[in-house]
Amino acid sequence: MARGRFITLEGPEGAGKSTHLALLAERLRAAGVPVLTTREPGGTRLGEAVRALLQYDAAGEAPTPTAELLLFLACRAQLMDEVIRPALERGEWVLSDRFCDSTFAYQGYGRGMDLAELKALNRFATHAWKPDLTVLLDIPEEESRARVAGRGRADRFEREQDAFHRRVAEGFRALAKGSARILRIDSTGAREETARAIWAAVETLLQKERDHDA
Ligand code: Z5A
Repeated sequence: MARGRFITLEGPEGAGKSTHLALLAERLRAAGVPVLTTREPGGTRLGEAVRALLQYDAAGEAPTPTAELLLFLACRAQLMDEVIRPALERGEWVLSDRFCDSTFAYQGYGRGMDLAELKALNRFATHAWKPDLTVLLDIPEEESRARVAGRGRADRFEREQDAFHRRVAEGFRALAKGSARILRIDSTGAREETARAIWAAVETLLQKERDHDA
């Protein structure tokens, strides 16, 4: 059986990752593709427990930047070994709400950690498995802030300064510029328009797969 495909959705808060991940999963399933959806941090019992430490300081103190990085990578290692790799090997398509590019954008561009070091650590945590396609949902920082405003208790990242969010958003754009794997899609327009652009890219991947199997 052919290995499944691995697609990640990335972008700043409120860009529409969860919304578009659900729409894409529905569309792929309608096309007869077995799909597994997951998210980071999370997607495993360990990952969901660590998510509370990372977003809401559930241990009673905030992690230092280094501890924060290692906690994200621990979640990723568990998710990769327990969920993503087995699903891909079963021939399923895996859609993840955030993955390695969030580490590069938030810890790299946002916190100022060394990108080459982050890439090496990420390779270690994932056994060098990479997404086949990454969709970067891009929205201006003000729009991102407006979409998440009034959603209830802000998490540790949402409470960061505007300058941090600006660095993260610019970081995502820089990552997309330097990578054929990352497709940047404007997510400010109508939801249907964004969904159409995402589907066009995924359909190309699906067609290639079907041509290969034919
Ligand atoms: N993080 C990190 O630092 N390092 C890492 O390695 C990883 C993560 C993996 C996880 O949060 C936090 O961890 C995150 C980065 C950090 N920081 N923050 N904050 P998360 O992923 O759980 O949280 P999030 O990004 O804040 O999720 P979100 O706000 O739910 O964003 P979303 O999934 O992109 O958006 P959504 O749920 O689809 O909601 C979008 C809203 O906009 C929704 O109300 C829509 O109705 C509305 N809206 C309006 N127009 C549109 C269009 N056109 N399309 C889509 N949605 C639209």
